[in-house]
Amino acid sequence: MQAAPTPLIFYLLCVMLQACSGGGTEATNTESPPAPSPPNVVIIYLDDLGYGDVSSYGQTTLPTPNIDRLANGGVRFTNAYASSATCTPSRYALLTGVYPWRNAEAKILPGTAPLIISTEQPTVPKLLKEAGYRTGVVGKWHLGLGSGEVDWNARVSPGPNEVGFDYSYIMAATQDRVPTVYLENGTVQGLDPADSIQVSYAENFPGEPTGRDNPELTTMTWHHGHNNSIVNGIPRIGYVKGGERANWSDVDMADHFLARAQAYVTERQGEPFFLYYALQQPHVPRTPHPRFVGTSGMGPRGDVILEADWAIGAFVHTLDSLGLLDNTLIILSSDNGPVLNDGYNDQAVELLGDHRPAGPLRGGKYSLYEAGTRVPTIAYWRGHIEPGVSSALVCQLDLLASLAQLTDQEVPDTDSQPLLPVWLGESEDGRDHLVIEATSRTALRAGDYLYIPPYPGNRAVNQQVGIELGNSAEAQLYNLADDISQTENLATVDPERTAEMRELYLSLRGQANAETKELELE
Ligand code: NG6
Ligand code: CA
Repeated sequence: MQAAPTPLIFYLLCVMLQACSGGGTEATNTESPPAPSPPNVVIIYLDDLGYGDVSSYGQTTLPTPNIDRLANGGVRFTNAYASSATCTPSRYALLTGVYPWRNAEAKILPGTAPLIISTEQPTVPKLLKEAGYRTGVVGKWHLGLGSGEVDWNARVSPGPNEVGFDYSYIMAATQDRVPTVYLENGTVQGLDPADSIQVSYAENFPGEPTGRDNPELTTMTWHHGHNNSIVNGIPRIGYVKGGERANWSDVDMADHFLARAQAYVTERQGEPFFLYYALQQPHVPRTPHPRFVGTSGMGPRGDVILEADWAIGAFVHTLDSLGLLDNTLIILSSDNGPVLNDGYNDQAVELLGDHRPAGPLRGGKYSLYEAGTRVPTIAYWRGHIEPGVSSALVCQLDLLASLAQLTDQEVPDTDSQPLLPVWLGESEDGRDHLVIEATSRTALRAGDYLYIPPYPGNRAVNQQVGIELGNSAEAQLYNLADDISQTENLATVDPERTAEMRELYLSLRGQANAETKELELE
């Protein structure tokens, strides 16, 4: 059956027609239709949001109406993956289109780590810049800054502005890691020159209190890790001295980033823009603004998910009120799966009730099981994307090549696959296979199957966070179409398929995995 021209085909036809007619901004024929321009692109990226944390993904315990509006008005993906079960590697892959296990530095980074994206590498913002976009990042970075010892009192470089963003307003690493300051275009905001800031991950500065030694100074207690410097009553990872005036306010962070994201799109309207809006929720420490405290009945973790949902609604409302929603492709996703106790005593476990952050999936953050990397993923473009559900296999890794297609550019030679029609809901022809990663271990998804190689000597469960990591001394094979919860290991039942999957896995990944050790989480 011949389908009506899809929005993508229509858009590309317009581009071609315009090229043939010698069109462009210099065209003088006032009769011709306005030049088609590719849409603005916004990536809304959450931190540790699980497959089951969003109500449009089937749960009834925590209402996320604003994310649901995007999900129900766009494509809701059920087989979409982050590249990794932790943050830095996923963000690295999202921006570069390169599998994180190709880069030994793509691990959970301390706040003092150097930038792990080479300034020579293709990136999503560089690519869009080539196509005439203004490019900005607001929120969590966690890809390293500088190239060695960083002086936080001077401009910090290289950073986002050196890998393609012409505007950046970021936190360096995570909300639980120092430095607890915002950087705008590489400069720490609000710093008092008379109170310089020093950061170390090696040792404390003499006389400075820590969570370990001074629990009386904390308002949130640590469970594992998170017992170094105390900022705003919250013990963090890493040590800091000075820079008091520059410290962020944790409870205002969501409002702060939202205001920056809104200002970014307001100021850039009229020219094509790309915004990478990387929210900090529901990563620890979970610090909802007072107006969200208690709203979920699940304690801070539920409250900050409602806060994030609200912020997303407010941001989308801004796009709408600027008349930009019909001309903006929004991709919403999460950097890795959910975790309840990630190092602070914040009652995430105790107050969970019937809520299942991973939905039907097994595992969670740090895990090779599905909940580690299969994340809520939505593509929304009002008037251009038909609402629907897609079970195509896609990965955040594919955004680079897919956005190259969107902007009619050559697809860079990376691990990224050009799947624009899939992102736009026009095709279910996604990836054949995908290597997923979790704290240096990898596994292979191919078709409906997931193959996890043997990881002898690696612990099966991280007891501190209470998550199964996916490790076993034996190979594992799951049929995800029949058994989404990965209850039955088919490796011995179906040795032929297991051998085939192993072969493909080794051809993609090499033997290197045999050497890898699970990252110690303290
Ligand atoms: C772990 C932290 C955890 C979180 C994670 C990074 C400890 C014990 N745990 O090392 O709290 O910060 O790193 O999360 O320190 S991520 O989402 O940025 O990858
Ligand atoms: Ca994360």
